[in-house]
Amino acid sequence: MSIDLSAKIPNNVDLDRDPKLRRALEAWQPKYVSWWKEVGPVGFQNADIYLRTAVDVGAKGWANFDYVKMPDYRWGIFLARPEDDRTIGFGDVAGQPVWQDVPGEHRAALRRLIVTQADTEPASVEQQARLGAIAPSLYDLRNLFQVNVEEGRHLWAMVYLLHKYFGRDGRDEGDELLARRAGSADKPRILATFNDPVEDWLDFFMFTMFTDRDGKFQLLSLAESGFEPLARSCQFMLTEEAHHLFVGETGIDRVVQRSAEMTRADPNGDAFRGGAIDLAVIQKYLNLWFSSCLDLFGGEISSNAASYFACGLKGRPHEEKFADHLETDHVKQLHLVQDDRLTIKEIAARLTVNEDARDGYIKDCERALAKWNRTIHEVGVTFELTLPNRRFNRRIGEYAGHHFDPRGHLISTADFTRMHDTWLPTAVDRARVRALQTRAVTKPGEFASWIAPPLRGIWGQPLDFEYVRFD
Ligand code: BYC
Ligand code: FE
Ligand code: FE
Repeated sequence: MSIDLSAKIPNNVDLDRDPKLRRALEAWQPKYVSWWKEVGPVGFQNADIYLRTAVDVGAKGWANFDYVKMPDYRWGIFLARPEDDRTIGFGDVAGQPVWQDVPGEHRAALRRLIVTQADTEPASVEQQARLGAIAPSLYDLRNLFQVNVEEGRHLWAMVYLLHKYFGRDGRDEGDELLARRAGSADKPRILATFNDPVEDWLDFFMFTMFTDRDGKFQLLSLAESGFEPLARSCQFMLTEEAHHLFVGETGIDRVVQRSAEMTRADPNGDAFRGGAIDLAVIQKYLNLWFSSCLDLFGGEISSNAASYFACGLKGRPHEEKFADHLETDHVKQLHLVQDDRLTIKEIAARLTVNEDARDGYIKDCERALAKWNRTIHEVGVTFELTLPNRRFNRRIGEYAGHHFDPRGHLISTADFTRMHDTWLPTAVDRARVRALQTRAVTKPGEFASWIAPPLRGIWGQPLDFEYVRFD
């Protein structure tokens, strides 16, 4: 099963054998490219970018690196190879064979899950569209665009499913996905985080660290789906996702390293004076993005999630690692607010599957956090970054509408308001970060003062490689 790259739409789904579907997607393609040109990366559309393009889904050869102009990127439709005789691994349908088509009774729910997943992909491209002009190096600029084109491909992956399995409704959804806009008042993107502004590169690294990581956990959950084409689509998206997470995690590490070095170098411990970002400001950005992304897992108690799980539509990340795949008689203990106090309540396990996914996510974030703290420690600075408690600053779920401090204690609105600027980025913090990011660093091998160079280049290339060539 190799990919036909010469086809108008590269694919490994035998598009040629389904002329009606192929024509529908070929009709959507120019609308997609117009969208890309209109609200995708600002500038750089004529530059040659050293990008990877999928040419095969196998372990070897799915990544092919070459210079490409972004509007000519070969966005294609690729499904991971099928597993023989796969059965559903959870819920009331556990053990039954997976579905090759959409079961009528689950049509609305599946459509909704696919549209929600799809919507985040173009949203992120829109959110990041202006960052090229203030990129800290060619290496980082190239990584930004790599992430952007792949998020575009993830949209293709979902639009293929909508067109192929949802008929007229699916085609309408495909058009709507190009009509909503991140941050728009009248046609916003579906999930809150995807309407939040991404104004500078610290936002970008936080986004690829925390928001793309939600993507990883959601894709892992959908990769368990009984709807086989969705599962295989998400499996292949996860391969690409790994690079996005790498960009975020190492990006923050490099920022933190420079911050620690400059904190140490300045007699007053003021990293900004040395051209780096203060560690306390990094902590505030972290508080903001981590809390926003915890919302992306949905409510702690969710009947939607329970029913997706029961019906075999959406499992949990690495479902095989959970002891019980039915969850009919367990309970989970949750801290809930009752009469202005936090109390522990037992909730039926199926209603709390969002929380299972969130637990795995938090653990993964803690691992990255420990790495950043080692970096600070190795420079010889006494400062520790922390993840705020899961209850802090939430807009969705049980903790929304209440206030908590970063350690998770219930506090009054007045206390939260008083501490707001200590915990979350202020306009002044943002202005100071932006003051360091006023232009793109475009000389090969050069890096902005506020970020350390990476350990190595992309695909074995040196750090001073010309990752982006301007015309
Ligand atoms: N913002 O039962 P509840 C990625 C809504 S990221 C706004 O608690 P549920 C990527 C919810 O829709 C991964 N609204 O939640 C990353 C519901 O609305 P209705 C994207 C929200 O349904 C970086 C109500 O609140 N993939 O790929 O269990 C770059 C109650 O909901 C939010 C997916 O999300 C929110 N944060 O779970 C590029 C997977 N959260 O019914 C890409 C598909 C909830 O009252 N989506 N609501 O109108 C899902 O599985 C679920 O929709 C969610 C929510 C996990 C998001
Ligand atoms: Fe994606
Ligand atoms: Fe991503």
